[in-house]
Amino acid sequence: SRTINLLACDLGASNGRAQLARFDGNKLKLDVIHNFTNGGARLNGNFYWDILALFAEIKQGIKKAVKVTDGDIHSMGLDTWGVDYGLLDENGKLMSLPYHYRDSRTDGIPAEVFKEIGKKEIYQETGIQFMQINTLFQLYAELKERPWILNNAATLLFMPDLLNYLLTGKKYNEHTIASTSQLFNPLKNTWSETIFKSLGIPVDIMQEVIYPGNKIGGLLPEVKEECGLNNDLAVMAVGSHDTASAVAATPLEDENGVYLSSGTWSLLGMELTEPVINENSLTENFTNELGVENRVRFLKNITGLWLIQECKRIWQREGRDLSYSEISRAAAQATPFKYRLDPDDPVFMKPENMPEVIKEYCRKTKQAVPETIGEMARGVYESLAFSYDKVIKRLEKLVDRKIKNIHMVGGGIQAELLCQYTADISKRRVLAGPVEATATGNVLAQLIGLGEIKDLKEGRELVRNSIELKEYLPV
Ligand code: LFR
Repeated sequence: SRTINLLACDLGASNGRAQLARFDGNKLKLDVIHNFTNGGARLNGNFYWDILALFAEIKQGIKKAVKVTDGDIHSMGLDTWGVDYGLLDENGKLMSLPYHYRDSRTDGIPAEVFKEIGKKEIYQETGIQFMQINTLFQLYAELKERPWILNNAATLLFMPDLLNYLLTGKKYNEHTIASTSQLFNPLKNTWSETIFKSLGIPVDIMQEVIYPGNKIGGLLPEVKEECGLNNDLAVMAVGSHDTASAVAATPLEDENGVYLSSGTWSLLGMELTEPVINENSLTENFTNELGVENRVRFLKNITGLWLIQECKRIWQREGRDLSYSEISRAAAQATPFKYRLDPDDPVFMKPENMPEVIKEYCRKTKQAVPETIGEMARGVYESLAFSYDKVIKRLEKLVDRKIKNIHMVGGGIQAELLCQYTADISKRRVLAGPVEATATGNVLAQLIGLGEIKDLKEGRELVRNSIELKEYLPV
């Protein structure tokens, strides 16, 4: 049978990757063909996307894909984390460097915004959890700090939209990434006029919404030339919010399963068909982000492996260059249940030196202070598992269901310890896989768009056919 090739580009906080997917009608196989760093750029005290470098890396990924397939690629799709954006002027030119959400310009901004429009009203309009990183708060910060930019902007593109625009010249806002901005009303399925009006942000900078599975456009001639491509390559809208793609590829079995997408963040929640927007979901700060095939990702963000990634970066700088599996092994040898952190404490959001901040946190909370890499990593992994358990219990109440299975997906499941602790502490069955959930989900949306598979249900069957899930039972 015929094999078709597709390309998925996924920009995560620990790195960016281009993956080549091969679909033979029965199984899906992914290979990383290009890997690059995506640490952001510090300039004059601010923190930005290194957009020029990333665009070059994406083209490099396409070039490599062209080479290994002889130019036989059906389509490509692109995803990134949520909330960040770029602004274009009326000539379609980028007006400034896109900020990274870990920039501090949004410090203190939510309180300012709540003077203009109440928290409750924002939640009723959007169903989105409050995090100071949300586009809503970033835009307000931008308006206060550099009004001349927003006042002259013609177009807002979220980061995957912006990269798609640089590839194709077409301007759209993809549905899943639009919804996580906290500017979109999931009930009316359009931008929240109320929010734009209350904050004085022009709603006409928003673009036509495009849905996963639809074609955005072909590569611009100059891009084709640079990538050594003679034929056309369709750029497709996918779940361009990485979490939407990750959830799309999660082989959920029934209504009693939750997904836990484990990467820089841990995203824990359920897939629903309707948003849950009420007093309780507001109090618990659960989000209703939109997913592939119009599903609702009812979930909560928990700070995830960011804690380990940042420790690793500092340890490396200090000459202790351990791999993730070495860190995990060290943790396995440390004493259990000695340190406990709240991963979502704001002190962990963007510290200069994560290991120091963890120690300081333990001192402040009158615990023993972790000294070794193993002790610190163990403390983090156990604390994450405790957080997962807490969130699962809240979720059970909010949706009135019993949760039996936890589907862990994403790079974080390579930390087998974390999967096992999650099973142990939550006393639930953990099914781990796929590791490459985001890229897989990205490809599934393309396959649906191309008519190669029917829908998400078939896509998840394909995932089950293509990989082995690993089971962890509580001990
Ligand atoms: C995960 C993720 C989360 C989002 C956070 C910031 O990579 O996209 O879903 O809340 O990053 O955008």
